[in-house]
Amino acid sequence: MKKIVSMRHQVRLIIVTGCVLVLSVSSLAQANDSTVHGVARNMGQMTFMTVPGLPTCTQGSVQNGDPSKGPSIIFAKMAAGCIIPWHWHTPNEHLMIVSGVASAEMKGEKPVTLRAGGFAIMPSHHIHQFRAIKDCVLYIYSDAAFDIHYVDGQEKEIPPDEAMKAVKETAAKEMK
Ligand SMILES: [Cu+2]
Repeated sequence: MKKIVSMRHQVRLIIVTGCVLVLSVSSLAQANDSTVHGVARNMGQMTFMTVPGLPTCTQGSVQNGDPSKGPSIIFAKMAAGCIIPWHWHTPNEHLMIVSGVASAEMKGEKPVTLRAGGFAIMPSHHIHQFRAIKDCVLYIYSDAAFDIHYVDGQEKEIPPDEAMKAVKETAAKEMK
């Protein structure tokens, strides 16, 4: 009996080790130069810039990957009152609130107030909007190249400038 238990334990260990290997191989495949040596940095070392197509009250700093080509992790800041009106993304978007308070609203559902530690997933093509209630800082993981498509009340795609006008924001034209 003891032998069976320890064998089970061994099998479980092998399975766990196997998963870790698969994870490290896939993360290596996505790694850019900086991640080959590992990365550890604080906010003070990050450079924040406006993101074309997003309102100018939002700034982002890419932490890993290349958002124009594939999966990425972006650290973002949003000023209180900043709103990213109704839109959808091609990638599945995973969002984690580091600090501040924000409101996430999925189309057809009640808005949810998110605080530090809060988490949200916006699946590919799922329409949502996002608003900073207080200054907030968040991580966004996109599992494919990042894009943003704004829509009107009829879910018809509209240009960023038109979407921003409706919520009195200005769309950033460049990274700065
Ligand atoms: Cu979004």
